[in-house]
Amino acid sequence: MKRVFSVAAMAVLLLTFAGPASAAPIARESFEAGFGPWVPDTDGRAPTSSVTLSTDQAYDGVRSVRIFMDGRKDDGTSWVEAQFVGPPMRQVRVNLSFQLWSPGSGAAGGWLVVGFAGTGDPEVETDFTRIGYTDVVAGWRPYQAGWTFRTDATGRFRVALGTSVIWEVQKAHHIDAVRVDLVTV
Ligand SMILES: [Ca+2]
Ligand SMILES: [Ca+2]
Repeated sequence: MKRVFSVAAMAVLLLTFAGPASAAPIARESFEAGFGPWVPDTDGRAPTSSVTLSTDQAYDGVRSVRIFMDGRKDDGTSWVEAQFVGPPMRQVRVNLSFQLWSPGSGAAGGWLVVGFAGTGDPEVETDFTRIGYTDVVAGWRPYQAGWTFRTDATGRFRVALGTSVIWEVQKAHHIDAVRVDLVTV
């Protein structure tokens, strides 16, 4: 799957905003050709962290995004974020869904799965919503969350998803099959 952003797609998307309540998928990313609109970011609290493209695991195709952190200092949040343009000065709902791969199962070793959607730029752990835990199962598991907020005059907003350290271990998770839907309300 390729990201759907193009000038033509944007024109169609903007037209759909004219109606009353409408839903439109604004991003579908499998990371097969790169990060697409997504950009790695971290709060820098883990001694070592990386957010990279990887062929170690994949839910769709052969690639995913690998998020690694050394959690032995009991701190650190890392993620990918993307900026989108919606209708200005409107109440919108952003629905996010994705697959996340965990190395093991059981409560020990589980970290937080975190997400964000809004007009700001997520930079620290407290900017994020806790949307679940890693390592509920070994392997891939779906996660989803939604946010309702009002856009500003530019219509720009960001969406982000990642992990946050709880247990003091070093490990990597993978994300793939990310989908973002925008609902104007
Ligand atoms: Ca993929
Ligand atoms: Ca950021």
